Amino acid sequence: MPRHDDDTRGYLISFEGSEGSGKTTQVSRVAERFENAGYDTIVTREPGGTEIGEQIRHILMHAAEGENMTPETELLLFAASRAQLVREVIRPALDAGKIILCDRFLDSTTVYQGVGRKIAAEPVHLINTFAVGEIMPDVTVIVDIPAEMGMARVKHRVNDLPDRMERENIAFYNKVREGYLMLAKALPERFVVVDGTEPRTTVETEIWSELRKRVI
Ligand code: T5A
Repeated sequence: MPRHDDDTRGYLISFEGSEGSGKTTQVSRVAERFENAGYDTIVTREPGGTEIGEQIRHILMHAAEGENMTPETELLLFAASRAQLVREVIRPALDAGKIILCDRFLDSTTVYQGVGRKIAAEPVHLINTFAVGEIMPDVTVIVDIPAEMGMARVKHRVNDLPDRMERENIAFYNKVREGYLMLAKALPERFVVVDGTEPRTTVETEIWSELRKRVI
């Protein structure tokens, strides 16, 4: 993908992958790389990233009331968090020429609610499009690992109970992984797939080398 033409506008780079793939680790390492290279960089996440979004995240992932949530409600809540994040944080930062690293974005909805929860592609696409408006990631990095390995990493986290989204069976996360790889195949100009089974520093080097080609 070429760098975009407007050199006053920033870049939105999203990171995707299934549970425990190492996205959050890589977001913070890549942010440091951009900052060291002199770029004004912000890190945000989904669901969350705004006060409203963090409240929505609590309902989606931790609140007891979330236990009976329907897939449709789940889809709309993820979209509501994103609609707020785009308008409150991402769009102003892009207008200010910043690099925005987002830990998950709309592809999570396509894959988790669409492929995982089996909501039809058309409403998922419509709601995603409504939530983001004209804002799409310039680059999306998929950190790809087998679902079993990701879940094992998450399980080994100390003092951390699984949240509502981490309690699915392995078949669900396998579908999530396949969904991401299908997206990457369909849209190779936006997606970069890196092997998340490699050591952290190898993954970081690979991502940085791709982002240098596509962004800076
Ligand atoms: N969701 C989200 C939807 O269903 N629809 C949506 O639209 C959106 C936006 C979000 C949940 O919501 C769902 C998806 C999720 O289920 P979250 O807390 O943001 O939940 O969870 P995750 O994004 O899955 O984050 P995790 O923290 O679980 O995983 P990460 O960020 O991929 O992994 P990370 O970096 O925290 O690493 C996990 C562990 O592995 C180690 C780390 O040190 C850490 O201990 N690690 C490595 N170990 C070995 N080798 C490497 N290369 C490693 N990289 C990291």
